[in-house]
Amino acid sequence: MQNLQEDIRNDWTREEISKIYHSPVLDLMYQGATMHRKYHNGQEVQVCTLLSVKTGGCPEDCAYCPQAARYHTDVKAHKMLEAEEILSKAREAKANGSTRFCMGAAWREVRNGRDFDRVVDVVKEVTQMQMEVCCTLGMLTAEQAKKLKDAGLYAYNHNLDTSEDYYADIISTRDYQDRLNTLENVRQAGVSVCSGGIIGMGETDKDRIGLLHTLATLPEHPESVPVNALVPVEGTPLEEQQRVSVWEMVRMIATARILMPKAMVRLSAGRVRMNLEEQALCFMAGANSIFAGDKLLTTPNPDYVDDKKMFQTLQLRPREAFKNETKIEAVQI
Ligand code: SAM
Ligand code: DTB
Ligand code: SF4
Repeated sequence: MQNLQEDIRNDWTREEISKIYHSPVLDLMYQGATMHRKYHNGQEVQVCTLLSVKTGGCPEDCAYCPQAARYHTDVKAHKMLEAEEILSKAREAKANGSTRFCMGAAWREVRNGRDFDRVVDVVKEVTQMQMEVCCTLGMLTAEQAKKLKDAGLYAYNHNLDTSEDYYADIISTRDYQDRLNTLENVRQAGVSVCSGGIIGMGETDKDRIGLLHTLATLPEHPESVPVNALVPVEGTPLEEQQRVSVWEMVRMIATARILMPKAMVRLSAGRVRMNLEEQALCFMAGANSIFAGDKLLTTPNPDYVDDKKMFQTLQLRPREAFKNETKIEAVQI
């Protein structure tokens, strides 16, 4: 077996990543599966739940997003949910086996004030429920990150979404460096970093490799890397995009797993259009987390019953909360 330290690198070159990404797909999947089993238990998948606590009306122009105010989608904007509504959803998520609860807001950035104070209060309460609490609220200052950390926030999601080169084709209202600055603020506050991207937005393989390169060469790898397949939503500029093939998801997931072995790699948006066999290939390639519940933020997701059946068929089990994500387990297979 390789020296474990050699697997964890922050000096990957684009050429090395390209070589891995373009390997024959079954070999790539095998490598991903092998790395997965070296750092994680191959039978465990973390179950997370998302809740949109503030939906729609967002001033940004992210071309994929149904919550951008400027596009005409079926999403109904609503103001921030009451704390009690959020807490009851968190309890329901826990009862359904989720160990991570992620609250999303359609904000460009966090503004100090009543709504943010409510998020902070809710973070405190959900942390008490022994769930990993995650937020995705847009850009964050160092002070706001610290405030969330003090409230018990476990992780913060902020996706780079695509390569730096392709970014401007997808979003014009902020730039890549803004995203990187927020990730740095999150890291400095001692909050676990969740950052990944979306495939199927018209990007090239080079863009996918560029995204993985940026993530894998951060001073510390994100602890969590969501891989989303675009959910094309009517009314958004990307409404006509073709569905990505499962092999593209497998390539992204396996490459992420090989580059960032300790990370939780999350098979995120897009599962609703994947059958059980396709999802199984993604788990084999190295994915070890899903979002459960019949809604992501605003779009459909498989329901708990279907996922329960999938876990039974694939003999997977939900991973416990707060499992030290960097600890190397003696894995029994
Ligand atoms: N407004 C905050 C932000 O942009 O960081 C937080 C919420 S935003 C909806 C969270 C992430 O959801 C985005 O970064 C993007 O990766 C993902 N997302 C949004 N719409 C999507 C879609 N139609 N398909 C796949 N992923 C999507
Ligand atoms: C992530 O990478 N994917 C999740 C979570 N992080 C916040 C969000 C997916 C959203 C899909 C579109 C929607 O439901 O609105
Ligand atoms: Fe707003 Fe986030 Fe959607 Fe972009 S992805 S439009 S920032 S909610």
